[in-house]
Amino acid sequence: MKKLFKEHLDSRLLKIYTLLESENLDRLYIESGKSEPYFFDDQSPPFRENPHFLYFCLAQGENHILEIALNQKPILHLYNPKDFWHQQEDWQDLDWSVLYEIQSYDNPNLFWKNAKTQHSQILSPHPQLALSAGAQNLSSRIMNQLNWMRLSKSPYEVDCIQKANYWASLGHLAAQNCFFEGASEFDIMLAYLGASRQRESQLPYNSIIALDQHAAILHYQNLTQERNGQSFLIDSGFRFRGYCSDISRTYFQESAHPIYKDICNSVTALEQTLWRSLRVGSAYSDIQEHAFQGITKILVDSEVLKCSFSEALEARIAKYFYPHGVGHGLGLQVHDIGGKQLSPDGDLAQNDELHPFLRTLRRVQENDVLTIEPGLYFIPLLLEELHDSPHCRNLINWPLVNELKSFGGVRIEDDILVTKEGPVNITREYLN
Ligand SMILES: [Mn+2]
Repeated sequence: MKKLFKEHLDSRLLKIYTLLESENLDRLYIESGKSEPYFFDDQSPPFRENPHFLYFCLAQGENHILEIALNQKPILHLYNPKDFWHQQEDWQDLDWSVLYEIQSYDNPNLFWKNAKTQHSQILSPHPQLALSAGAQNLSSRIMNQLNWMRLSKSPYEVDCIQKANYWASLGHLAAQNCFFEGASEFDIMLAYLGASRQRESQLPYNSIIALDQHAAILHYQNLTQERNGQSFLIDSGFRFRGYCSDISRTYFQESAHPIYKDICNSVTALEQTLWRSLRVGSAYSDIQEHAFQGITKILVDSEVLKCSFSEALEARIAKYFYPHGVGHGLGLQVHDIGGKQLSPDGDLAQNDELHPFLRTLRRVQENDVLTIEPGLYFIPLLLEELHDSPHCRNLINWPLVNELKSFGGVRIEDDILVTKEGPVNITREYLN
């Protein structure tokens, strides 16, 4: 791990030095950031470091500053306030600290007063102090280059995402067992956190733990105490050194509706076909269209639709049952940066007219980590729209839709590394 991180850091620093030289800059400062308290309160939401800081540095916490300058070892200015309310880290013990010159400080005002800011740029969520001290705000050119750098994952980053998948898989297995024992959403959530050894504030995103019709709410955020669900959709991850996993599974009791069970199995099979088709150079919008057509076929085969495949595709009717993207980049952010960026210089892709909500519009590159997540849902709001559409209304088997509504929906999601040799399913190394 230490060796992998060193290689990651060294290769990324080389790129930064080239960038600094090309912009006639001496140094780049990257701050970890700080949390803002709630309105009229002295309590703050859980802190999350600036992802660009975590890209170069493993120190956790607020107000740390990484200084990357030409011709010198990077300096890590660790914020070490005189504070007896919180535990302070003993940085000397950390095995990665040899990669930097470590200096500790306790006063940001004083730090910036004495900092070398000539020919310097700052990348920070709160750059005001640095700007008043004479640093320049990060140029969009460097920002675009940094975002581009983050798309293709180093072996260190892949290792972190693998570990994030391993820990999440322990939670998923516990959650699955709880569901089959009839547990409530609330108890499934606690079992997930316990088995994956994390507190809720460490999750990469709010876990979706949805029984029955709640599975139709794409970002369902509540946890009820009701037990004995017939269907269970879980979308939940883990962060390892800042790197996220993002995994969804759907389970059903044997007593569930046979057609719902068929739909679940078919979406699982579709997901397997989709991730296996990923190649360096694939266009994300093509994968989206494959997913869309796959969902259309499932709707026709299960007789939710009363028309032929070609009629259903012509009417684009699957958008009422599958209203989200087939996936996104994954890394230090669960919806990783740069999905619409076409080049290191920052040219942006036009929105896809057929799939306007698609988050990733570029082509797949070597060492991209992406999610693949087809879904099929019975969403009351969209079913109403469908019912109001004179063209589509008659194509729907409404009695069947009404029977299936109480099972909510299905989503299956894995995290995929794309190599020159083909796709590698990171999630399924740990979870079926
Ligand atoms: Mn996802």
